[in-house]
Amino acid sequence: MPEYQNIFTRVQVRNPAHYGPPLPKGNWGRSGTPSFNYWLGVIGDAQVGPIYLGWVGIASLLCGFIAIEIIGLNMWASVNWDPVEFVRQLPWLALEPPPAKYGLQVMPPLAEGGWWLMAGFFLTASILLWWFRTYRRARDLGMGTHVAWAFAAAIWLYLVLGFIRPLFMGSWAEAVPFGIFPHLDWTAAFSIRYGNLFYNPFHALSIVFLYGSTLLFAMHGATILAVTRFGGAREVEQTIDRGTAGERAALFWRWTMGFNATMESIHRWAWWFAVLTVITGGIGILLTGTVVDNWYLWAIEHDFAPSYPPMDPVATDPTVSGGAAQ
Ligand code: 07D
Ligand code: 07D
Repeated sequence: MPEYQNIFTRVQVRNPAHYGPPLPKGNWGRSGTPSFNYWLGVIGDAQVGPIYLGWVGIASLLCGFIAIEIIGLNMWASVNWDPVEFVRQLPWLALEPPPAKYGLQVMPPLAEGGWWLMAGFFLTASILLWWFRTYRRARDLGMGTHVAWAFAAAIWLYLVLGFIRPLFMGSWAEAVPFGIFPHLDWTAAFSIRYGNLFYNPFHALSIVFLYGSTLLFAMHGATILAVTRFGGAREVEQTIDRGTAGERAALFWRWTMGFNATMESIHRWAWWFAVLTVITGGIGILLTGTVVDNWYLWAIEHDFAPSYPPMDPVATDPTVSGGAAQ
């Protein structure tokens, strides 16, 4: 159990509850009477609430609820409203987008993708409203809006997958279905359909940043834990003094690899790696099928995949020949 507490690192705190600074004019009050929980105190701050709801928060929760309701009821209907089968088969159930024949039609029959469009609309509204909430809460606390912009990067990939790319391709059928394994099947099928996503350089970049994020997270988390005995987690004074836990942490890396990030820059490294995972990912997906039809053939053309001598009979790629599948 940690041996120190300050206003930033509060552990098993009990009364009096902290309500936070006064909110700017025009804000709602905060809702809920604060309570304390031992187990939350083990992993963080023991105080729960009050929470700021506001109309954006309420609208987001409402839209999210409607989306989950549409998805859940469609899945339940697909097993003839049998509650046992619903629970048993849940990971495999799906709500699919409209078939290709409907193109970008806004109101296809409900059972043929109409419900998918509606669920997608409400899920997107919910996510965008939640984004607005992260932006507004940060502003009203006088903070920077870094969290909101990082979240916006993830929303970019989400929108490319389910909205922007299907628009470019002229069909909702290109979008991702709702469902736990069905969305994995979509991911695998997408890679095969477009000639193996491994040969998409933006997929590779996205992986670099994803793996890089875990590495940076491990390095930073481990470093700070390693100097908590010197007060490393009490960040404020660490940034200005010599001989502190913060300086040891930096020196550790300078001594082991010749270079150290600073207390500030390490957080920029982490932010950029996380954000670039989804930014490069979104670019890679948007290019797929719109600019590049087959990443493997594209890689052969650009000299980073081997080409094999043609075998008999020669199989033609339908995406290249513009065959029946087009
Ligand atoms: C730990 C924060 C908490 C969030 C959690 C997710 C839902 C969905 C909905 C039953 C790290 C909450 C999940 C609300 C329930 C219904 C209808 C975040 C943490 C715990 N995926 N994906 C998962 C989403 C895409 C891929 C799991 C969402 C792309 C692979 C979960 C989206 C592609 C694997 C999930 C999305 C793709 C997963 C765990 C949106 C390419 C897995 C997620 C909105 C990027 C893993 C069975 C997690 C798994 C997994 C949700 C998009 C690939 C269900 C909401 C289309 C290869 N995805 N995913 O922990 O176990 O994230 O799947 O874009 O192996 Mg996915
Ligand atoms: C999905 C951003 C949107 C999420 C939002 C969250 C809610 C829930 C609930 C709070 C994840 C909304 C949240 C609604 C709220 C609660 C409880 C981020 C999302 C807004 N791949 N692959 C990636 C690897 C292969 C494929 C990225 C590795 C195969 C496709 C990543 C391997 C095939 C796509 C990555 C591998 C394939 C990707 C995702 C190895 C399948 C994408 C980054 C080792 C056979 C996506 C450019 C991310 C992408 C993507 C990793 C293999 C297909 C780096 C390590 C070859 C179709 N893959 N992949 O952060 O961007 O996602 O590609 O084999 O679309 Mg891949």
